Amino acid sequence: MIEIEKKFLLKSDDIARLTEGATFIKEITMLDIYYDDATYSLTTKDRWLRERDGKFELKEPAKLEKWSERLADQYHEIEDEAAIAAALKISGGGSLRSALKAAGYEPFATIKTVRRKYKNGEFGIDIDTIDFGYDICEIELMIPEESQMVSAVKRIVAFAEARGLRSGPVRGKVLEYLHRFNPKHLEILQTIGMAG
Ligand code: V4E
Repeated sequence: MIEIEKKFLLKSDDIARLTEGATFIKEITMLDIYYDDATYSLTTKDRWLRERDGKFELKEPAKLEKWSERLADQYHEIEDEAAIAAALKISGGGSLRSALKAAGYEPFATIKTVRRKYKNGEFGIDIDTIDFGYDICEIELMIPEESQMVSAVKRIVAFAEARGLRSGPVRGKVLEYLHRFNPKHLEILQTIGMAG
């Protein structure tokens, strides 16, 4: 199965409409620390290395596409530390943390999120409240094969618009963090077409 997800920006009165008739699943708090090197060799390739609540994860695009050409986000996640070291081509002899440091990877963003998860029929809804004052949601659908991607995106947009959300480009939490706190890094990603 392939997960198709789309982000939407939330205003304060959107949440009630979005969650009406949905089943609340759970609330979690996540602390994410994102890593890159001095030349941004990961994020410029749309690779996102983070430590979520102390556990490393590497998100890589299913295929490298310019941001403007994307229909929806589609990433693979690698969670095994040895596999992350291999994907980054760094020596995994000691701990991943020490191998990252030796290879010049340093934290560039620390983001705390409260996520409320809901389900409405086949749609998953994640509502994220981020510590620096930013609210977004992700609406998700699982599809069996890529040929259904266009129709899945259309169904997600129709679901969101029926609840008063506006579709259009949305900066995810990391890009919003860069916009606010490290615009130079965001500008580099925008220049090469990796961010809107
Ligand atoms: C993939 C990506 C980034 C990494 C963070 O991904 P995101 O889905 O925003 O985080 P989160 O916390 O919701 O992850 P989950 O819990 O679902 O695993 S930061 C930027 N990107 C790529 C990207 C991009 N270049 N442009 C836009 C508009 N969105 C995402």
